[in-house]
Amino acid sequence: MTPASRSNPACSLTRFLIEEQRGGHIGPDLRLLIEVVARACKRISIEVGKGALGGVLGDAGTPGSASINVQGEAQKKLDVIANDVLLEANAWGGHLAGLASEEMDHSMPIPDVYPRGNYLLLFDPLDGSSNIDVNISVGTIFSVLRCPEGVTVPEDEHYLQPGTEQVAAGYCTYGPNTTLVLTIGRGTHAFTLDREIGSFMLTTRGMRIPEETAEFAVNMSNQRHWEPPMQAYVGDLLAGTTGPRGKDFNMRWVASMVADVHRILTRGGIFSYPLDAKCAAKGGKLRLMYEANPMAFLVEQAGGAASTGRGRMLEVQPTGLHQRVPVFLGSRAEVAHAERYHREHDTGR
Ligand code: P6P
Repeated sequence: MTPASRSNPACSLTRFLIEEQRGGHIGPDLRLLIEVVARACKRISIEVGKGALGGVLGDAGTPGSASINVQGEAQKKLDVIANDVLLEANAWGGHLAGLASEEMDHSMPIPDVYPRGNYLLLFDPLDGSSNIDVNISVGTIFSVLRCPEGVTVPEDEHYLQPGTEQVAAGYCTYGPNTTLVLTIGRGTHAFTLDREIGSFMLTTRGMRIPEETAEFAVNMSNQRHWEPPMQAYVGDLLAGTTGPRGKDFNMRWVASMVADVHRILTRGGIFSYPLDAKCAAKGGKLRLMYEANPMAFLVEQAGGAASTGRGRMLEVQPTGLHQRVPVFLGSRAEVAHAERYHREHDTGR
């Protein structure tokens, strides 16, 4: 990775995208789409940054009647605000045919009062929002697909494309700084928001995940609910030098996927949200279309790997807009270890 420095002045996201377009790697509509999403993320960053001063903390809805989303989760006020910001920003630009959100039951075609483009945008407007009230990093995750040829009014079924079909993906993490991490299929790059000039500036061109790691991220409180392969895998991580892995491991769990994945893109590691007895009936905890697939694209473009534990994440054929999957992603050699445990300890699933 080549961090920006005095001798290598950072370029803005706009310049980066114009140079990618000049090189024939993206078209003007995809460049505009990414710029619009980045501008929406700046707006969300401002709202998140207000905290208690902005009157935006806590649950949406009214006292005694929480607002529940399609996931069956209580919405935070900022979930709704972030969703509205992304909807408004993307409605009029003419670059999208439609969009889908974690916070909306169904996808939404661009209103016919505006021109429609050739892309589909999927997003989790504010992932990890349960952390907002305790001032822990949260983020926006997005994925871009092509609208199928000949489809002018896209419906849910048109979004059900495997992750290999993504043309761009990214997230914006709202933490000590606001950083947009993006791939258009030519590496994974980080852009940090310079609040004085209001621009995202390229701060790392070509993020690379180390092949090996000694750090894992999982919610250990679910251990008794895991399948045998996961029990065996994590058991050997915890055994450290006294077990078959022969080295000690550290653990981190932020419970904000964007924060955990950003750490892994920055210094390596493996992130896992496996099947467990609580979420197995739904197929997992995390959502395929706007969490696992965009993160998998970013991670693979940074030299890492992303898996369901039993196969490559990006090759999963979606069956539903809000489909959930088990997730293992990060340092390539460690993801391979997790997959090996699933092969060797599978109970004939
Ligand atoms: P748990 C946040 O709600 C989220 O969707 C991801 O960002 C995060 O990795 C996971 O769920 C945390 O789940 O069960 O540890 O609260």
